[in-house]
Amino acid sequence: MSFKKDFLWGGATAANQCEGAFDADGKGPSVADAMPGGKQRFAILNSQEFDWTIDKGKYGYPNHIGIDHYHRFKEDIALFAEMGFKAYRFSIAWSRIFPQGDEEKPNEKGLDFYGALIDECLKYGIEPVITLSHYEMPLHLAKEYGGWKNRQIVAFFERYATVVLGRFAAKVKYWMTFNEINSAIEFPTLSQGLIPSTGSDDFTNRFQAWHHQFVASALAVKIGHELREDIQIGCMQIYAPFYPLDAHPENQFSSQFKERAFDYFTSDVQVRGAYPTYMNRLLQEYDAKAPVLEDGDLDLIKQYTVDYLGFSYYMSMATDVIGAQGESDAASGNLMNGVRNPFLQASEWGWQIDPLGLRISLNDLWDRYQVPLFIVENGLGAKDVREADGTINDDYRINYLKEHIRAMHEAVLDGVDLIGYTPWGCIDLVSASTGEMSKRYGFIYVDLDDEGNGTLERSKKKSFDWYKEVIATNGANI
Ligand code: BGP
Repeated sequence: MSFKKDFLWGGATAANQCEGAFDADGKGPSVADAMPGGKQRFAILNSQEFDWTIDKGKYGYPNHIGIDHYHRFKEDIALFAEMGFKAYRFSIAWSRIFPQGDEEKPNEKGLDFYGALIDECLKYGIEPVITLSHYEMPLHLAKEYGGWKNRQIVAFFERYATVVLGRFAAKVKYWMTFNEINSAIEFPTLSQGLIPSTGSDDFTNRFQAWHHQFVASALAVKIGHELREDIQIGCMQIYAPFYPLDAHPENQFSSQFKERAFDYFTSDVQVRGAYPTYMNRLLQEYDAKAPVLEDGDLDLIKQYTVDYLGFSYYMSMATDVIGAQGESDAASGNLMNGVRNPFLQASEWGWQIDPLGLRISLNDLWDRYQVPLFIVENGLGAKDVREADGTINDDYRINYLKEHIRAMHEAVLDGVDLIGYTPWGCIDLVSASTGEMSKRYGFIYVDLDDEGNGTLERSKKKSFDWYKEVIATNGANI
């Protein structure tokens, strides 16, 4: 047994990290557009002082230009096709379609852009895989309505989903609703358009926002299936196994709790179609009030569960609540904190590299849900060096991906139903957590530095040909 015949090998990007053209052709500002780049970014991601102002005098905004995918997508997709991509995961910027979010009529120019992008993929036989909301929503909805904690956003999202699914479902089979929906536990701003609060309502707001996103996700599934019977609409979350650092029962329990809170809560609702029985315990732990539900919400959530589970996998975490290692050993993820695992190497940003953890994750998710799994992000962020002869010898990236593909293969042999693999940032783009270019993931190098200098010229890294061979052999030659 091996990877399926029609396995979706490809790559993934997100609108706000690669398109640039942040105010072109009628696009409105999004939450992501208000996020500066550089050192300020990480602090601001979870700041209670954040005020949504785009202050160009004070901060840089590398994602306003991105890698100019908006104007160069044909060149980029031709390169993806050369690698043999079967799928390209990208997101639609909601604010290109509804610039403010609450207007009645969509911006046709925004729809035209995504229509052209989809057609370009189809021209090469590349299956588009579309995220409806990847760490952004129209800024107006965050500023004026308070983001996803406000029930009105559900109707605005429903209108947006109706328009884009209505326009593109005939051509596009694979969709997902909210990128890394569970990340709001750490960073609600990008994820839910919420400014974290100092008050006791902080987590109440996040759970309320999640509830609205669950209803919105169910509505998208409903709309999609009414349009096309075989449509596949998934959820999308970060998954990272939490290992107890030792056999101490407190650490065992802490790992179990963190996995429920972080890894399983949102997918339990979206895949199983009901709030988990541990929900009250979760609310208690986060000192949050139960979300306010409207009549019919729970029925919708129950009836319109997702068709597959999409997830990102970068690292595993270790927990040590009894503090055997002390705080100085804390390892930081982009969205989670844990302690350093002495058995693992970490990336320059402290993300602990763990291919076997991917096999564990795939098996755990499959055991729990029995729905098709789709790895929609994975990869190694690194600072690449372009040699004098122009080559980029990213063997470290090849090694990382190779080990993870081996682990995927083992999981398939374990019996897991895995439908695809779209490594993150298949072409270099702006990092979500640092807002910079220098943390690169791509098979394709983009000549652009953190200060915005460069020609934007694309060139192939060593990993380009390697991945091409992986796809050509359906994962046999890695
Ligand atoms: C995920 C996000 C992506 C992407 C990736 C890599 O959390 O869904 O948008 O950016 O992580 O993270 P970073 O860019 O911070 O290295």
